[in-house]
Amino acid sequence: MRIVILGGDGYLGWPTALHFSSRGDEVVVVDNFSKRRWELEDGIEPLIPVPTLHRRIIKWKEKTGADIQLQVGDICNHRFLYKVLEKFRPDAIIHYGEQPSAPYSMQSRENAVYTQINNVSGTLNLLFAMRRYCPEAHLVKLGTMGEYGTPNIDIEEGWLTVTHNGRQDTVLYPKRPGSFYHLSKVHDSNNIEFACRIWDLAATDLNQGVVYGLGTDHSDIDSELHTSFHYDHVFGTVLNRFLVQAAIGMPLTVYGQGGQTRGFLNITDTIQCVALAVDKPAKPKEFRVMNQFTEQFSVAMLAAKVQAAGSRAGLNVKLDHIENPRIEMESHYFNAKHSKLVDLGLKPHLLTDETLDSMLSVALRYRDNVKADTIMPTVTWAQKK
Ligand code: NAD
Ligand code: USQ
Repeated sequence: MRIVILGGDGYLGWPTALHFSSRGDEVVVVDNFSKRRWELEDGIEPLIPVPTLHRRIIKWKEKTGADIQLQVGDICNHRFLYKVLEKFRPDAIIHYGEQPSAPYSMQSRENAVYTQINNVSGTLNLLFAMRRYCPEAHLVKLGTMGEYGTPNIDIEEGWLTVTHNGRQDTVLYPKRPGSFYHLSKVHDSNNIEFACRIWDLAATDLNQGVVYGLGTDHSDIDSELHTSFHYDHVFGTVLNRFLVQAAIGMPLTVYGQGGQTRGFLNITDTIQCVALAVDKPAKPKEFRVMNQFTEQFSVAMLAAKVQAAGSRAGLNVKLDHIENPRIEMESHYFNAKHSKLVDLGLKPHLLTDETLDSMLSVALRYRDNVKADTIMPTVTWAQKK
């Protein structure tokens, strides 16, 4: 297959490119390196230095003989994106190329506007480019479980059948997200559903939970093939942060009560889910939504697991209930369906003690790299007094 991966320099995009390249697909990665600029803005760095994308592609070729093609550019520039799709005419497009952080989007008016323009207009450009150059391609778009928020009813996979005043219809599941970033994904979902409806495009929206993990079998084969792993307060996700905090002897930063419950998955399963979606595509006109996570945990449950992993490694891990910088429910109902990917063949890698121990051992190996001053949250959701 010919596969274009938008956001191929990122935490998830890079190991995805390696996966498809390793199985013989023709892979084109697209990135404008904006993530590297956002890191510079906030003075943050990944735990393990990440070589340039050019360097990683050369290293991959040296190791495996496989080519990955690179197109450097901004998908918000529609002319650039049109050229890419016109040249490659892909069978599938995997779209990771967005600003992915809730705190980044809540930092300022500029960051909120930037996040929504970058994410929403990049995706709109993509829909128009697909319509023009590859209307038969399958779009696999990374959405987020955070689009739904934490409603007091079960979360379905994208659609909800409603009976109202004696009549019934199936509608997009109501959304109540918790940041301007998560909202950008809701806007994307609505735009993609509309494009499928009017232009007969085929799309899969993967509403992904919080990802953890330092890499995959492919990114681990050489120190120059690492993916970008963050533990800072802007781009680090909660479990990745807790493991690094444990490794440097810092109390775990549980926001508020820690009852916040989310869906989680191993980075290996991100790749597995995306590959299943690519191999078993949506049909023309179909807007297929799948909830992409394997297990749900509260923040307090994760903190307890990391404490236990710490004691197995001889560490005395403490935790701190710090004031929650976000506005979110800390104790709530959460029951999200996630069977569609299992039905397609997903074999989950669950959060076992062994997985935690191996992640902690890598964090310990690199603990001297940790910039402790980038860990405490400084971005708050509340209105400034
Ligand atoms: P990331 O920031 O590491 O990767 C995104 C990549 O997209 C970056 O390399 C960035 O430079 C690139 N990019 C952004 N805007 C671009 C543009 N306009 N043109 C070209 N390239 C652009 O993020 P990630 O953690 O790998 O997440 C990938 C996707 O998955 C995002 O859409 C994110 O919202 C989604 N997601 C991530 C998680 C998670 O826990 N990491 C969970 C759910 C959903
Ligand atoms: N949290 C803590 N302590 C921390 C960091 C986070 O208690 O040190 C809490 C947060 O308050 C939140 C939960 O942990 O309740 C998850 O936070 P997170 O930063 O791990 O995840 P989030 O901001 O939701 O965003 C991440 C990715 C985003 C993706 C989303 C999936 O950055 O790209 O869309 O996970 S989901 O959460 O399912 O929407």
